Amino acid sequence: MSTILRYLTCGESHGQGLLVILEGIPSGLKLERDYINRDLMRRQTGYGRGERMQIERDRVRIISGLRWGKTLGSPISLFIPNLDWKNWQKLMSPEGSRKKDTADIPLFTRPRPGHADLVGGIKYNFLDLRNVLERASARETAARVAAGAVCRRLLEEFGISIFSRVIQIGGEKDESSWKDVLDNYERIENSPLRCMDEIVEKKMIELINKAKQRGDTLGGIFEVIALGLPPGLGSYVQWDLKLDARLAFGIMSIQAIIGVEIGMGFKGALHFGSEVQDEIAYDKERGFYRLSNRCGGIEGGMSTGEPLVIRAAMKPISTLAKPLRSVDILSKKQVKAAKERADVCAVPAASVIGEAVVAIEIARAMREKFGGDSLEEMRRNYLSYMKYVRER
Ligand code: EPS
Repeated sequence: MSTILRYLTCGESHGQGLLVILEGIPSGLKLERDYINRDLMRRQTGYGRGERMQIERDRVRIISGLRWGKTLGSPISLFIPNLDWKNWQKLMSPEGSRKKDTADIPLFTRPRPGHADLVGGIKYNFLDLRNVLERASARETAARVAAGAVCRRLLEEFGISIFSRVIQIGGEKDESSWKDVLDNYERIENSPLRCMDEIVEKKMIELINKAKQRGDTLGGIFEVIALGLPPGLGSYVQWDLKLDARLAFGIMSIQAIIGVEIGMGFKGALHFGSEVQDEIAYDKERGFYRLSNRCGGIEGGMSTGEPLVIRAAMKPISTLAKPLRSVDILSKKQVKAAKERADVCAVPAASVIGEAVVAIEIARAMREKFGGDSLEEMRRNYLSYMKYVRER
C-alpha cells in the first residue's frame, strides 16, 4: 500500500490523551483547530452513548506541522487530552509500580467475550487485562477522527465532500436511498441517531432504551458517501492499490466493525449481471458517465467519478451491564465477565469515524495520483489531469 500519506495513533483510553502523527499533507493548506474540533465533537454525540462522553470535551492541540494557520509539509502531530485522566493518574501512571500506588485496586482478570481482553492478554503475557483494553478501546478513534479532519480539509480544496448517516440499529432499518441524503443532511446532522427517517429513528431509540433496560447493547449499519472524486483514484494493476480494498481495510480497522459493502454490495450477488452493472453514456458537457451507480463509485479498484457509497456493519459493543459467562484468568473459575462503564449503542459515532477513515484513504489516493510538495503543485497536477479527462 502506498505510504505517501501515513499516520500512527498512540494513547490509552484512560491515559493522558491521544496522539496522532500524520505525514504526507502538502504545504500551504489552511487549517484551523476548530475545523478539527468540529468532527471531534460530532464523534462524541449520538443517543446511546455512555457516561464517559459526559466527562470528555474532545478538543485538539496542534503540536507540530503548522505555522500561522498553514501546513508546512512536515509531520502534523495532534494531541487530544483525556479529561478523565485526572481520575486515573495512579492506575494508568507510566511510572512507579503497582504495589506502591494501587495495591488495593483489583486486577482486571475477567475477560469480556467479544473484546480483545482474553487473546490480547495471552498474546502480550499480561495478567492485568487492563493493559489490553486500554489500547483496544474505541477511544483510539478520536485520534483517527482528528487525522481524518485534516484529510477532509485537503479534499475540500479539490471539491470532494464526505457525508454519513445511520441506516440500521439492531432490527430497525431506514429504507431511504443514499440519493436523498444531501437534501436531508441538516436533519441527519441534528438528529439524535444521525438517521434520515424520523419515524424509524423513534423506533431505534425505543430499541436502545430496551437494550439499556436489559443491560444489553446494540450494533447497526452506517453509510458513508463521498462526492466529487475524480475518475481513476486507486488502480487495477496491483492488489494493494485497489481503492475498494483500501477503503474496506480502513473501515474494517474501526473497532467493532464486522462487515463492509460498496454500492449494491451483498445485494448484487442476488441479481442478474444486467441488473447490477452500470451502463455507460457520454455527453459533451459531462464526458463519460454512468446511467446508474449500483457499483457505488468504484469499478476495477478505481473511482469512476460517480458518488462513492460505502456501508459498514458494527456489532454490538461487548461490554455488557448484564455480563456474559467468562473465566477468571487467575483462578480459572467460571465467572461473569467484568463490567466496565460503556456505551449501549455507538453506531452514530462509528459513522463519523467512518467518514474520517474514508477521508484518509481518499486523501492518500489523491496524494498518490497528483503528488506535489505544495498544495499549489498538487492543484496544478490535478487541474491538468481533469482537463485531459474532459477533453478525451
Ligand atoms: C470511548 C471511550 C470509552 C468507551 C468506549 C469508547 O470510555 P470508557 O471506557 O472510559 O467508558 O466509552 O470504548 C469502547 C466501546 C470499548 O469497548 O472500549 C470513546 O471515546 O469513544
